[in-house]
Amino acid sequence: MSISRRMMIGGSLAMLAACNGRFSSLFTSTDTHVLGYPTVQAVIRFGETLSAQTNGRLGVKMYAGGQLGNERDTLEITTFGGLDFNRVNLAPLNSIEPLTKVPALPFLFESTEHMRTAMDGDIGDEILASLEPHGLIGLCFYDSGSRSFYNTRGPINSPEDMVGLKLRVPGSDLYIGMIDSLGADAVPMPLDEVYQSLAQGVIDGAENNWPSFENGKHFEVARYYSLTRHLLAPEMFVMSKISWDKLSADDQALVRDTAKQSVIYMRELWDAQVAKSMEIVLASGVEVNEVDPAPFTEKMMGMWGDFIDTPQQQDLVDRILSLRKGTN
Ligand code: GTR
Repeated sequence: MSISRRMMIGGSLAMLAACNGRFSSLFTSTDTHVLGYPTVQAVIRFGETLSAQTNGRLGVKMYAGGQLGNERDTLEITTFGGLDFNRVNLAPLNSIEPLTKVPALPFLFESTEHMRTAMDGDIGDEILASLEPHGLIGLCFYDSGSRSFYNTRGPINSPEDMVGLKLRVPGSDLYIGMIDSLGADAVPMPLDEVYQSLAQGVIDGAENNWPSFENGKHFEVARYYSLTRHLLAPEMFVMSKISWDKLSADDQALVRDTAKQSVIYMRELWDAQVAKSMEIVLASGVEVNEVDPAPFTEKMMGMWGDFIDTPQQQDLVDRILSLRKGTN
C-alpha cells in the first residue's frame, strides 16, 4: 500500500476519533470478514464491553468486510498506528514473526480441543508476546475451525489428485510450501479476489474452513469440497503497540482481559456459524467427501522442517505435541 493511502486512512480515522464527543478514545478495528461473521461480532462485543466497563470512555468502531484493505495491508497500517485493532489470520503474521508459523503448521493439532488447550495457555501467551518487538500486541486467539480443499474440477481423495491444480493460498511462505509438498501449484492472493478468480478459471481451487467457503460464496463456483482438515490454525486479535503505549496500565489490563473474555463469546458464535455454513453449502448440492488424511499428513508434515528452524520454534512444537491425547 502506498504511503499516501496509509496516511489518508490513518489521518481520517484519527479525525473520526477526535470528532466523536462521547468517547475519549474511539478505537478503530478492522476485519476482512463482513458484519455478522463470528470474528467481527466478537470484536464488536469486545468494544461494547470496554465501553460498559469505562462508562463510555473507551470504545471501538469496526470497519468490517475488508473495506480498509486486505489483511497484509491493514496489518501494516496497524503497525504504524493508523488502526488500533485488527483481527487477522496467522498467515500475514508469518513473515513478521517466525513463532506464528508454529500453530500454522499443517496437521499439528489433533483436534479443536488440543488447539484450544495449547493456545489458551503458556504456549499461546508466548506466541502473542512475540509480536511486541514488531509493533503489535497480541491479545488473544480466535477459533478458525479446520481448513480443507475445494475446487472446480472434482473430488480430491489423495495427493495425486492435486498434482497440477492451481490453488489459491494466503500470502505466506508456509502456505506455499504446504501446497508445493502436495504437487499442486500455489497461487498467493488476497481473500477478496478468490471468488472472481475461481469464476474466471484463474485458479482451480483454494482451501478454507466452512464459514469462509460459504461466506465468500466460493461454494457457488467450486463445487467439490474435500475434507482434508489439514489446518486447525487459530486466528489472532492484535492491537497496535503505538495505541497500546498510550493506555494507562489499568486500561492495558482491561483491554487484555476483555479480549481474552471475548474468546468465549467468539467460540459460541463460531460453532453456530460452522453448523449454519455447512447446512447452506450442503443444501446447494456441493459434493463433499471425507478424505483419508494419512498420505496428506505424511507429505505435509514432511515440510515442517523447512519452516521450523529456531530452537524456540522447536520447543513450542514439542510442547504442543506433548499435549496430544491421541484422539485422532
Ligand atoms: C479465513 C480467515 C481470514 C482470512 C482467510 C484467507 O478463514 O478468517 O482471516 O485469512 O481465511 O484465507 O485469507
